Amino acid sequence: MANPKRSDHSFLISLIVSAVIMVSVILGIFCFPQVLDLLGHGQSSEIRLSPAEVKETQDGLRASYRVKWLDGSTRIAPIRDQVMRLRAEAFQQVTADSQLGPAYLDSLIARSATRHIAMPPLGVPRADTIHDAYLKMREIELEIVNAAFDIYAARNALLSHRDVAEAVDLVKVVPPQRIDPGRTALLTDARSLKDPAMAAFRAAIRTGLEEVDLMSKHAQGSLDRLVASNVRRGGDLDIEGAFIFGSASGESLHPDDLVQDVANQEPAPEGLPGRIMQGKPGTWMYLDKWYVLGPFENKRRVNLDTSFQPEVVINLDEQVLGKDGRKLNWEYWFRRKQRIEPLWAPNNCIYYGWTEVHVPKAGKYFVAAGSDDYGKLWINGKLVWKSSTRAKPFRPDEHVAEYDFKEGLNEILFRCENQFGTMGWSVMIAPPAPGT
Ligand SMILES: [Ca+2]
Repeated sequence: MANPKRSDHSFLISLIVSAVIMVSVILGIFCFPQVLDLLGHGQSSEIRLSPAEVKETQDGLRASYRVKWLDGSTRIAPIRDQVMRLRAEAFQQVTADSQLGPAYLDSLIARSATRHIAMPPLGVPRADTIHDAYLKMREIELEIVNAAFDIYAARNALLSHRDVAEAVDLVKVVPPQRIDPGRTALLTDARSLKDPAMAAFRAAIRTGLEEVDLMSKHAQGSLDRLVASNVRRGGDLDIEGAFIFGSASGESLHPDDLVQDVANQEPAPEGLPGRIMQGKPGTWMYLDKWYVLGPFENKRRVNLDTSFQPEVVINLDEQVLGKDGRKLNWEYWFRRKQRIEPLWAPNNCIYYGWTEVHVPKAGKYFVAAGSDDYGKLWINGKLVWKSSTRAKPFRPDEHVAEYDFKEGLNEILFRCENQFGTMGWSVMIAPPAPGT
């Protein structure tokens, strides 16, 4: 006959052991995300959990990361508040400016608001689930981005006393692109460690961790740039006029070369140079005029996905801090070759190139892009391509796809990393196939 007292004792011990294992797994995963790999990978055959235990593990992780992500919001909220103070200060300066004044500020605020990025819909109640905690952080990030937009617009106005439309429209916003970890993936209970829902859950936690970390860095970076650029250089550079229509000396468009090449019907092997799309289908045009900003720091490739200033706001008149504390200004580059190569390409650095291409009518156009090494391409503010992150040689047709363009000018932003050795990127555009 079993000894009831002994049985109780064993039960208690096994309960304590289970609890200790569960807490260790959760703490282990919380402190060392790589432990997540144990869930759902080969080694996991060692771990056998009942569906209830799987749920318990997931719930533990959800609770831990919800707190961690809410902590992220708590950390960046003061940054948001500082950005808001800078915004109030810039607005105050516009109001006090004898040539601008309160009515000007009202229209500037109204026009700026039309360019703001929409907030993501938050769950109800707010920040109740782990996914809401992620969205809460994202919401604060976007408040910072939108406030930064207002500040740059106000500073444009103060600097150049342009009309409201110009002051606002000169600010180009490319919002930081985030990958939402996904409410479904985060909130679905897996039945076992082998359940695909567990793999999706794991991936979602990882994505959320990465994005929350990037949002923290981005918030601080935005504030630093706003503070650093607070003392503006004087002068009123007519960026828009110089850029779209070429410099006064007629250097930037080279229409003769374009006409001659088209007339020959023999485009150079690397395509025709230009920024105005007017070729025949199948004729590639490489973008030959760029504004370039860099190099930014990427030691040990830690900034591989850090959003530097051009991913938030393109302000060609702004000076920012780059690698080794250098003061960087956008430089206008005209290159008679397909590949845009910085003359100074140190190891572990990042450059940005920004330009506009003119197309005669809206529709799909072919785009070919290549980079040495890691490249990212935005068209009209939308991230459309990321290359592989391995170090690789330049190939102009590394990526070829069709993208929508609007009639007239379209913005192109390229980000290129150099891991070591040479670097460079190219963007080529070809008209759509006939009949499309
Ligand atoms: Ca390289």
